Amino acid sequence: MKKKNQTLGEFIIENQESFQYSSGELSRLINSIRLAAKVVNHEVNKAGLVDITGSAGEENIQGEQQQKLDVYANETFIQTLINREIVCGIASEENDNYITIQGQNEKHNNKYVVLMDPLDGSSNIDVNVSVGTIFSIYRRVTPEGAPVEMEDFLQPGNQQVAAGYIIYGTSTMLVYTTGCGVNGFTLNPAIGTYYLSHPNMQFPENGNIYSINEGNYVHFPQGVKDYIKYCQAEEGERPYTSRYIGSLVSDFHRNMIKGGIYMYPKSSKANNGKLRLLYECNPMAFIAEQAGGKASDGFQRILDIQPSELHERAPFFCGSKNMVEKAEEFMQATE
Ligand code: AHM
Ligand code: MG
Repeated sequence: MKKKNQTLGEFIIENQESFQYSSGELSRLINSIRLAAKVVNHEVNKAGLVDITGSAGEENIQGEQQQKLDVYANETFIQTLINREIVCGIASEENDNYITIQGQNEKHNNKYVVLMDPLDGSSNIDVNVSVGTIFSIYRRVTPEGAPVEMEDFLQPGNQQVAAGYIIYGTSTMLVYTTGCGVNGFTLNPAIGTYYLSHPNMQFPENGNIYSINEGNYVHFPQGVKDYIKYCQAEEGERPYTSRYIGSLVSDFHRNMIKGGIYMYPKSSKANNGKLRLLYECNPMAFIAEQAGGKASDGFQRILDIQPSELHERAPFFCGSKNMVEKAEEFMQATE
């Protein structure tokens, strides 16, 4: 039952026991993410003041270089995790290679790796549209006591122990799962506390929103073109509504609440679409499934794809279960 005014901190402590490896490390890790997200939120909220404080690359009034927000977010998340010595490695959209973290007494004895997109949709910042952070957490597969290796990061999404996103929107929210459902917390910026505002989030089984960059229509595979025509057809509950912010976290978040499908398919311009499997598709797919939704590349479950590269891309169809299954039907009918 939803407790009144439950904070994220209280929720983490209360639910720690239900987590299968409850050593407290994962709780401390989520706590670090919650802290870094507050710092990034504060900076993102000031983005509109660039004319006053100076834009990226310029010097501010104190003679310091202004950083781009995605670089700032990347450094903030990495530094917060390093300072707390709770992960053994981090991979980020902003870094070509993964980062190894030695942990306490340089013993490499932390269990978890984090993969993240520190500020997704950052091209939206200039126009005051919501952006997000996406994160994915795994246990390392190589033995503790030695530096992490690439295989610790190249795990299929079905091995995730936790995943989540932060949406820097009209309100800032942190939404995450540890495999026992999805819960959403809203930040009260005045006091810096997140409250449980969206307990046990569920994707409606059906929806009437489709989200895709239709500007790429001519480049889409026939199955996607056919599915778009299906969404637009005058029949039953259709035509569906088209909504596309161009900010994955925001499009996903809206669709999870209202019912809908997000699609970034392959195209004749990009063979695997645009989104990155490890820190965009997998965490969102884990959250979607935990909320009763579905995530597919059009042919197979996203979470079952065996990755082979840190920054690889995958076509992505994610959202209300029945809508994703319908899109898969169209994809599979034409290939
Ligand atoms: P980014 O990681 O470079 O910010 O790109 C990811 C973003 C997603 O948030 C969004 O859904 C997609 O790119 C939009 O792409 P497009 O402009 O091609 O529709
Ligand atoms: Mg991104």
